[in-house]
Amino acid sequence: MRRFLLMSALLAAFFPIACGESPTEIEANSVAHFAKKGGKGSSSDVCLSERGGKNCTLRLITNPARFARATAGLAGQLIDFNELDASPLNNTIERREAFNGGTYANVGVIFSNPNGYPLYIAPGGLFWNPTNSLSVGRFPYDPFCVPGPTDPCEAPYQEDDDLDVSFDPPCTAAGFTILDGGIGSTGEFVAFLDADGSEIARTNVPSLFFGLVSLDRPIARVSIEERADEGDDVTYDDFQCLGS
Ligand SMILES: [Ca+2]
Ligand SMILES: [Ca+2]
Ligand SMILES: [Ca+2]
Ligand SMILES: [Ca+2]
Repeated sequence: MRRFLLMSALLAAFFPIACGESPTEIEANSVAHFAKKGGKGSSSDVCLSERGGKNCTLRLITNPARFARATAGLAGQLIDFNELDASPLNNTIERREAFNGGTYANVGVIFSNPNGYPLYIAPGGLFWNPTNSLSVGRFPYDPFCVPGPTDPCEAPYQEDDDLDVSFDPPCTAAGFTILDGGIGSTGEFVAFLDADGSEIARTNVPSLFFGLVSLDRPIARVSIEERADEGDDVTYDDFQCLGS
């Protein structure tokens, strides 16, 4: 269910987030690069940029509980699709209506696939899907297939599950969950962009959750690059845009 989270404290009461000692300067905003440079932080919570050598202004978090703690004072949106009618309860897109990516435009959140593939709401209650979630093309384990001349299943029914999500107004913190797969194959990544389309941060670290807290550059878009033909399809859930 889309919920409006109550602000329990002002930004100033919560930030800045202490980030430990000053890290090595970050030349590329990826956790892998950061680790090589000797930066501080755990594998699930990494400070990518600091202000004044102490206060973390850009934090990538891949643990949902840690992200919840780091954003507990921020109002915003949680879109989990659970209020939508996703019937019938079966594991195929065949004869199913596509999801309108502008369904949540009234709260400034728009979903799209950069290749123009349709989106669907996968019904909660499937063995791999506890609650309604957002799928690109067909569902995981979906038997529906349209064979093409070169692919067993022609696009958009192959597993090229890229997704773009835009936030207007932009958010101080954004996060989402991946089901039944992950980002981590060669060439896959999650990028967080500002309102000018410039990347704030990018990660190719395998995870089932991605969250970014960006104090200096609000997040206007999340762009997920998920590869076709690498034996993995995914769905998405629990999109959060906080502090907008
Ligand atoms: Ca859900
Ligand atoms: Ca898919
Ligand atoms: Ca894939
Ligand atoms: Ca993948």
